[in-house]
Amino acid sequence: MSNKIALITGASSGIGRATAILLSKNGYDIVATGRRKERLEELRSEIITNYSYLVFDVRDKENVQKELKKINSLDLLVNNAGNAHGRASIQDGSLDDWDAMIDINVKGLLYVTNALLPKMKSGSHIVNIGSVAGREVYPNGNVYCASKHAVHAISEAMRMDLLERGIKVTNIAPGLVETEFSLVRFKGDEEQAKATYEGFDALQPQDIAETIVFAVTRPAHVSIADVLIFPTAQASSTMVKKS
Ligand code: NDP
Ligand code: 8X3
Repeated sequence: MSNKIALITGASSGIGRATAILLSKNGYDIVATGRRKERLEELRSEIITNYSYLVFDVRDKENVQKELKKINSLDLLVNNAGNAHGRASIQDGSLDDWDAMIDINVKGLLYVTNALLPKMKSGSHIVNIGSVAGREVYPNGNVYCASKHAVHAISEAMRMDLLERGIKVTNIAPGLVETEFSLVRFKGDEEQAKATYEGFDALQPQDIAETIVFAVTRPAHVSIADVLIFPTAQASSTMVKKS
């Protein structure tokens, strides 16, 4: 019997990369996607099952369709690509940052899902990576929080619309995970990025990968709908116990 096939967006870094590696260890063939080709090429050495990658920007509607035409069938889609861009008040926010977050985190997820759903049969699974920022809003988080609230709403809507087709939908909402997320958010400012994870044990990409693997390896009659996962030192977006 051939392996199940998983496509993971944003597999060039952080949560997506760890998820691709762990899914491979659990017997999935892997299709990794992202913009940084060299990172996706480097990932090949970590994958023990069949591996391929597709390089595209999830914002580019036509290219998303064109690249994903190369996929014949799919058992698992992990919609993970996304980032925060900037952390500013609504009055000081940048229009370009707002475009990036809505276009990548929300519209990109929709473009990828739209292109792949025709290739997914009953018994397949979609995992959307939301965030605690999709459950609550925090100061200066405005548009990032809005984009993740949208992911949460889209996950709920997908679960309803895909019920007929027997496709499971899981929304995973992590708190603080130590990845390149803060480096992107703070536009390459390493000091600021590092400070985000200082003084407590942040979640690691592996923790989220394990949660995803748990969700997708349940028996056919079990659907893990929604998971909120924090580091033990975190109780909400604004409450983190630091030493
Ligand atoms: P990283 O910055 O480490 O990874 C982000 C990934 O998204 C990269 O692989 C990047 O690939 C990809 N990506 C970003 N923009 C685009 C784009 N325009 N087109 C295609 N791919 C893109 O961050 P994380 O691993 O932390 O983030 C993964 C997901 O987890 C995101 O949706 C994030 O919002 C969510 N999340 C993160 C949390 C955290 O604290 N880290 C907490 C809660 C949720 P490339 O640059 O090669 O295109
Ligand atoms: C990422 C976690 O708290 O920076 O979604 O929004 S947070």
